[in-house]
Amino acid sequence: MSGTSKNGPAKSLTIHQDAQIMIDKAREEGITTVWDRLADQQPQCGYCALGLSCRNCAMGPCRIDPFGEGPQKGVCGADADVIVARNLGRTIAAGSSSHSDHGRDILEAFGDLARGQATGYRIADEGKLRRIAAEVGVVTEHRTVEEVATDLTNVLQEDYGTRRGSLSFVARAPEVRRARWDALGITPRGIDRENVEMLHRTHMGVDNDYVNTLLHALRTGLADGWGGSMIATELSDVMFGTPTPVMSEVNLGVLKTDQVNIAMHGHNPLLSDAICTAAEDPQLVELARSVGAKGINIVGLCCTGNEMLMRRGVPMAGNHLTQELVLITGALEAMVVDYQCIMPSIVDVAKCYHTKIISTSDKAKFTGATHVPFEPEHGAKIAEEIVRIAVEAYPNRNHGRVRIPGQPVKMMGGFSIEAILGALGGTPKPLVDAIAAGSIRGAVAVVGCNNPKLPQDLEHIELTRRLIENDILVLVTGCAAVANGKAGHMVPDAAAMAGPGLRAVCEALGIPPVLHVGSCVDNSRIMVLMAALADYLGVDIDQLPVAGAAPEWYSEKAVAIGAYVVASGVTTVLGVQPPVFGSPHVVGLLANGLESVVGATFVVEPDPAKAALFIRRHIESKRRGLGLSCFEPETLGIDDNESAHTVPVGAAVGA
Ligand code: XCC
Ligand code: SF4
Repeated sequence: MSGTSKNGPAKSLTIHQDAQIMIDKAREEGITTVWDRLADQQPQCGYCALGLSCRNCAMGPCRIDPFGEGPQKGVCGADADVIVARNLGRTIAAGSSSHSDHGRDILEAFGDLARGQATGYRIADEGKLRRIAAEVGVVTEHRTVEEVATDLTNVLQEDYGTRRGSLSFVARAPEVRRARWDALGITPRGIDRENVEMLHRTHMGVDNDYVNTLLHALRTGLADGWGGSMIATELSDVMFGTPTPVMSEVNLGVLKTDQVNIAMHGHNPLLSDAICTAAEDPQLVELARSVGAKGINIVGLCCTGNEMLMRRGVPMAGNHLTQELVLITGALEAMVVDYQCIMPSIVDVAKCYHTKIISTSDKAKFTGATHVPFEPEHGAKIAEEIVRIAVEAYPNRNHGRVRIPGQPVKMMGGFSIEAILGALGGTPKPLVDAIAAGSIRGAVAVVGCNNPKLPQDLEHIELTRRLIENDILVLVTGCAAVANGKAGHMVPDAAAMAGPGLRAVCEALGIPPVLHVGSCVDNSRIMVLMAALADYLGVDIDQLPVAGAAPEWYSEKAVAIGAYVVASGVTTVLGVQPPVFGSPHVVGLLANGLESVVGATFVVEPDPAKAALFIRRHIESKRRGLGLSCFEPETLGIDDNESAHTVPVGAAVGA
């Protein structure tokens, strides 16, 4: 069945009007979307939802009966604990591998650039190159950029292998944190190594102790956050520029009725940066005019979009659940994809229009799409070819079917840690002072995806709004950033939505209360900031008044992020249940046991009001631990909607 309203009205599926209009258009035109397919999948498998199914070998597949009546062991003898832990470990390895392989692609292109073998790229931030190189032990004085870049490439390549005791950037974590990782045996040694070891351990008959498996799962996550993702972020900054605050726009209204529209979707900035450059090429702009368009309009989706927005201010069409809807506008000449989070369904949806789907990574082909393999050596030329294909599709557009809904919303991006510290005058001191004074209670990273099981963006927006109202600074990445952008939370004027303390700080600095820190690999930036704050205060990360949240997560990458954020000492609230509830032991470890091990835990709370309340209590208890003025956590939440500044006088106690 396609195009029906078996899911209920569009406004129950997404909170945004642009998306609602497109869902209705899809239904009118008989086009199937993610929400229809989710309905078709009901009921989804209960064993899998609990993590209790295993198909790791051919004696299986096996499942454990959660009610204790049916089988309690797989054919090999694995119980619920082992099966749930193994499944979670593999999920984290898949997520970590995705980020890290993206990092490798950037690193290889960076190596090509260092050797003079990449076209269309340059070292955009030589200062950062020399800073990172010196940090990992490369000699930088009296040496050319190329020499330094080549040596840096070699050092970081080794981080992927098996020859290290610890990854290069792990040295950025506070010493106390590193000592804790060492004591637990979870210091990440090699990026690929930890991922491979996780696959090995979860083969039948290897690691049959769920605690041991989960500890390695944390190490696998750490290899992502302080390894692959961090390499992706840092080298992208060196090659494409370290982001600085920039204004842009967001939602489907960024498409133009009279221009060639190209949407860049996926995660890797190598290609999208080259496309942005090609779209300004006078010959291609002239070609667009010759086919009747007024110009070439590049827009972003998901994290490729975040990369372009952070560095170039390129407008953002939407987040994960917008990827089909942008096609349904009928106004897109091409959707150019690299990898990750790209639904195979876009090829089917695009067939209903004139839109070309252009895949570019040999790792990520889509049957029915046009494949233009991207190689950094010929980056500029390939980008031109892709833009040309899009321009040539413009005459096929059926203008009668085009519907571009709504007006774009302004949003600010570009808050790299360098930019945040820059805005603070070069040190964390003003932020620490504001936190110590209590005008800012703490900081929360709201990150992650959309998931069609929840109304699109509702949880992101509700949670963030409650946090900023209570003087908690919010840092956002990935699809959470786009959600907040659409909601108008990411302009300096949004300071008016914040509590009085946060509002005053934002107004003094001219920044929004919700800061766009970048794509999902850029969650590594948040780790760098946490380390800087902890070092400045002389404490460990788990003592900071901070938390993480992934309200609408769906992807394996999000689980890897959660693993390294928690292993780094930041308690993280998930809005969607992970498939672990088939093992009370695993749940107990993740929700409680980890507290004494890494000083942070996972919390599952789908209700954004309750999640906000939990986070506020958590932050106040961390403030108390640091001897800062705090509201007694127990006094919060008598009314879920209350804001800190409305807490009765007397609830606040001095240090
Ligand atoms: Fe993907 Fe990064 Fe999730 Fe969005 S937030 S759906 S992972 S694009 Ni990373
Ligand atoms: Fe079944 Fe064990 Fe094989 Fe998993 S590894 S499929 S539980 S026999």
